[in-house]
Amino acid sequence: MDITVNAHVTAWINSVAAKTRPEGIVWIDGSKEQLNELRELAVKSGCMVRLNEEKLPNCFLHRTDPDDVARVENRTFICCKNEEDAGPTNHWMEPSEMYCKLYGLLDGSMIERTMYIIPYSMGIIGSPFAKYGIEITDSIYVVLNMAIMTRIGCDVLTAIGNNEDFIKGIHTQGTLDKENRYIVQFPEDNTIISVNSNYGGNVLLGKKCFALRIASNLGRKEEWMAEHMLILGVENPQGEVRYVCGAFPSACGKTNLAMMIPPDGYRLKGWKVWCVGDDIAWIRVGKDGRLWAVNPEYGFFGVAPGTSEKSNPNALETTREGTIFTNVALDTSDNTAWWEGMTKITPAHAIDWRGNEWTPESGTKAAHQNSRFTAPTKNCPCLSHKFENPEGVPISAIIFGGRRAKTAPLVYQSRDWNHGVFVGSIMASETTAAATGKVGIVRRDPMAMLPFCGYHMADYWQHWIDMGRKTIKQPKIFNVNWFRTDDEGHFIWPGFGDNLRVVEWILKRCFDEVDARECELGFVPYTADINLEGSEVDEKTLGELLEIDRELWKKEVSEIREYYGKFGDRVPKELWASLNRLEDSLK
Ligand code: GTP
Ligand code: SPV
Ligand code: MN
Repeated sequence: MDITVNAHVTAWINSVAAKTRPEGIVWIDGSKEQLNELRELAVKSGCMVRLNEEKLPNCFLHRTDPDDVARVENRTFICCKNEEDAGPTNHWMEPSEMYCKLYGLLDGSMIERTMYIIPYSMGIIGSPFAKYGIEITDSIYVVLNMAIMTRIGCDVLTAIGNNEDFIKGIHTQGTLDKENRYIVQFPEDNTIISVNSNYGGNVLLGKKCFALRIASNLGRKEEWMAEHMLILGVENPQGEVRYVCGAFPSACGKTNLAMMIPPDGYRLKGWKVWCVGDDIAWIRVGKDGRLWAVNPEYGFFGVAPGTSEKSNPNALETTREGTIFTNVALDTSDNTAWWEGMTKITPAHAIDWRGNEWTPESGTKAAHQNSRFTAPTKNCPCLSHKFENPEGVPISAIIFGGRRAKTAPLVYQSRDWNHGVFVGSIMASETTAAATGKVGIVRRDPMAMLPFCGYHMADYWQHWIDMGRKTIKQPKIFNVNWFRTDDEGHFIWPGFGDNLRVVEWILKRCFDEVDARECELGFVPYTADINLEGSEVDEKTLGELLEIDRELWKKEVSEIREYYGKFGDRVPKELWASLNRLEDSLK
């Protein structure tokens, strides 16, 4: 049954159905009844396990194929006409060649399967900033996750009307053959095709594929920015709420910062933290000339391991209802979800993420390191009242950050917007389990967008510089590093809620409320200006955290020079100027 008269939509769906040959077609209308039926079907078919209905109402566990547990960057492509436009950081293939390959894989891929059609919106349906997509998939898991992560259903079709202005997404689990797994963006056709995976960022096409890779292209054309950023509101005891965006690479602390609990001393004084978003920000110049950010998502796809009552009670609370857990362990004593770092006491017996019997003696991890929860934003105890504001929130600060054991200090501020773009462009971080490949290798990850920028990285830097020119009161740009380690490899900074101590300084800098010391990198705090009261850190340690190792930075500069060289003459001259200045200051 068709539920739209949009001829563009029906023609496209018919052509995909003709190729994939599903047994039936089901439109996702967004109704509770339909989603409930699909949940039942998912449980019956073994795709999901229903968890303890009292402790975790409407929550489910899903286990993926053990070879399909993370994003696959080496199989992710940007297919635009000219290879140069994809740039040296993206995999590329000529579009017609790629279509040919993918159509081959799609051929008959849905035989004996149901084809689901999910109309979804990134952003508030009907708001001027919303963008619409339709994802065709043969996975109930995708349907049920998209129903949490995005706004879905008939209202989206109404908003699309008779336009062709929607992002086409085709997903098939195929055979899950990892040698033939492809996550492909065609930015010139507003099309995404994903085959042979059934895991998170590879298949929930609204997220990284659309809201970052395709949207970064749209933003460049339409003068806005699609960023891999959390959005956080910080309320001070005077009741003023100031907003920051933070770009950290995957599994480097966005969700945790977005939901942090202020340290006791702060809470007692009246500090509050409001979460607007934990992963993606769409940023525009507002009527007042400032930058305003919205979170286009409707749910959180968060890292499970390490999430505990102590580290992130807000996230834990968010997962207590209507949540899908992927690749966590099943605590068989009460049929609940469990993962390493969740509780002090380890369950005596569990079913691990592969579906095998597990005990603490097994010597393996019960939950996969990149196991995740998909939870509705509305469950979040600290969700911002501005979450549903169509205009979003005005941004005072932008924070870049990554995992660096040594080089990057706890925090520093850029000299101005263009220098801030430089700071973002030279970001580097240790790789994590969020993507397949080696973990712990330092790599450049500009603006945390390395796997997500849908066009030439240097053109993207230029876009940042151009956006700064279009903005009247630019946010101040900072870099943070919560992950500096001592010689034994222990984190020196306590992190989590204590990060508010740094964010307080950052926001004060944005409103000219605190002085700073100029250094080679920009500005760093005077140690006395970071409130350490009630923390386990003393001023001497803070001093060390803020130290800049000139020898390491000299090496860094020569690496950056080599890195920029990869992008040829597309690197904005403003960035070269910042690099030269940094080099001179280290002489
Ligand atoms: P994605 O969802 O992949 O984009 O990850 P994310 O950036 O949202 O990271 P998340 O907040 O889920 O944190 C990832 C890991 O980093 C978890 O294991 C956290 O426990 C850990 N982590 C987060 N914040 C901090 C921090 O301030 N200090 C330390 N030491 N670890 C942190
Ligand atoms: C990330 O890797 O940045 C994630 C998880 O948020 S995924 O959606 O799989 O990309
Ligand atoms: Mn996250």
